[in-house]
Amino acid sequence: MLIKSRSTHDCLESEVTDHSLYLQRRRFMEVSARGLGLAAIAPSLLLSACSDAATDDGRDQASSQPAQAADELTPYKDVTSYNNFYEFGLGKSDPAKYAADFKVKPWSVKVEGAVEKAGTFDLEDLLKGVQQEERIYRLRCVEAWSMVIPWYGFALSDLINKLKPTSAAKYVQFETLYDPAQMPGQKGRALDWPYVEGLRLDEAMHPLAFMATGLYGKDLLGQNGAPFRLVVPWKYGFKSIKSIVVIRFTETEPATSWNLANPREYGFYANVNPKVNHPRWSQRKERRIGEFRKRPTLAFNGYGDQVAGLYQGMDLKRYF
Ligand SMILES: Nc1nc2c(c(=O)[nH]1)N[C@H]1C(S)=C(S)[C@@H](COP(=O)(O)O)O[C@H]1N2
Ligand SMILES: [Mo]
Repeated sequence: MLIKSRSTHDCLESEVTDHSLYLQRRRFMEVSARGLGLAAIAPSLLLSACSDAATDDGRDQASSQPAQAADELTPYKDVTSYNNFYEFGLGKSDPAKYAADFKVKPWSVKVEGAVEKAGTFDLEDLLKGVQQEERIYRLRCVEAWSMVIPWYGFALSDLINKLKPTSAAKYVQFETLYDPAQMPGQKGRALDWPYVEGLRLDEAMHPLAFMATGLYGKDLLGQNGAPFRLVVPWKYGFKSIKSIVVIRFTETEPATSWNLANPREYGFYANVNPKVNHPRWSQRKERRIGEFRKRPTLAFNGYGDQVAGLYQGMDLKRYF
């Protein structure tokens, strides 16, 4: 049985979690498990805090599903204090520190390129009529750490359908806010600002591709990409661009920040792939934030049964 038994450390973590937040976590896990058809996950694992019953319900989960499917949520504190958001600095604790007063209202979004509904929209108008829901996704950083986060938001495809790309659109590119007065990291040249990312349109339309507006039942904090950010759970974390102000539909593969910065190390696709090492380190394992031991990294971050079809016939070592 591969399910780890809870350590004292885990119990302490849930005990120190603010009670209402903890109840929210439970609710999220229930709702999200139902919404995503994750009935296969042992309810005891999703719902229990520290009870011994959680560790053994007599069934062998490992044989029927990836070991990671039963993972616990990464604590809210870690999700909001250990971040990559270079606009706010290069250190993991910089975003929480420097984004504390980040202004996200009003927030306007430009829609441009090969799309019928081109224009500049207030975010609230842009999202009118778009159904929001909770989803638990793993996010796997290219730096070989990962988190499990209960996101709140909407299917990217719902927004794209509303915007009506023309038949010429083959890709979609996103751009982060450029505002060095608010984003001190943009005074440095770590990356070419603004941060840009992109997806092939069929990837963007895949039902797993998500736009988050919140996590753990609260609006996104600045450090997590408020007021809205992409979440592409089968790709390395850098694809999940934060604090988006431009959505651009293009005919050709758009530029992406990390590929521009270092094309040898970061490709356009960036699908999580334990078989393709980063030139400077292995991608075969990862450390779940809050845990000590490393876990094996799964192809497409464990979402392969749903997304592998997008890449049929492609050499994933070449298109990394
Ligand atoms: N605009 C912008 N988006 C970004 C980044 C960034 O530096 N700037 N970092 C990326 C990386 S490398 C990761 S791993 C995730 C981290 O998201 P989180 O801090 O909310 O967990 O955000 C991604 N989105
Ligand atoms: Mo990352």
